[in-house]
Amino acid sequence: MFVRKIVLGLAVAATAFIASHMAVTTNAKAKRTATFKVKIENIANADGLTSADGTKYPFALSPGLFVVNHKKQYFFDENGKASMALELQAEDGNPETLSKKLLTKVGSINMGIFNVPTGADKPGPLLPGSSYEFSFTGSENMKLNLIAMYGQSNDLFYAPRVALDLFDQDGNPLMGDITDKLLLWDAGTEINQAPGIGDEQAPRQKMANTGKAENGVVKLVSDSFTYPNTKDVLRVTITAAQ
Ligand SMILES: [Ca+2]
Ligand SMILES: [Ca+2]
Repeated sequence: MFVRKIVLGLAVAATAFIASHMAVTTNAKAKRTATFKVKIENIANADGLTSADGTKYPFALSPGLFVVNHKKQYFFDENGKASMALELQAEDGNPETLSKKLLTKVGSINMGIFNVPTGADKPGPLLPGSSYEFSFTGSENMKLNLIAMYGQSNDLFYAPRVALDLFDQDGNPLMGDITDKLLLWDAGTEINQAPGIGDEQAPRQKMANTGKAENGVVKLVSDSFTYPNTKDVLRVTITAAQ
């Protein structure tokens, strides 16, 4: 009888231990987090893209910004007017104002500017063969958004239509090639010229914020010019470590 009591006691203790352990596991699952690394590679041909007049220009991506948050879109409203902060990012590849604008909403730990190509010692555009990299910690129900300008355009930028879920419904972290999530948008703030040759595009324009006002809205680029398929010039990959 005494032995039986001990066995029963052990069984109860074991059950309690398993139950508490399961509770911890369930709890941990609900708050799953991971450290993510994003790599943005310019894989465009080093010979350049062919402009409307037949000359070549290098495909380049400007410095940009990423945010990790719950909101589907912090940078713009599709079919809405661009903010001044978006205009500076889209026209001159400058994410500083957009970063400052979002800082109080998002918090510095959940956002960052990417502007130094890997291996470089100072900020600069992303030219063929180079990459930007950044990392952050994200948890379930959070989303990643990023934005950068299409170099040598008037006001075009890459961004997803909506921020990307960092975990799927089964709790698996976002991993792999996410290039196809990036779309090419027109900020609607400056009239488009042929990419690579327009005199109101960097590096030809005399100063930043130069160009004819468009008074339009943010929408996917749709003009008479030719742009490369995104997957032919950019590769964006994400990895997660839990
Ligand atoms: Ca435009
Ligand atoms: Ca301009």
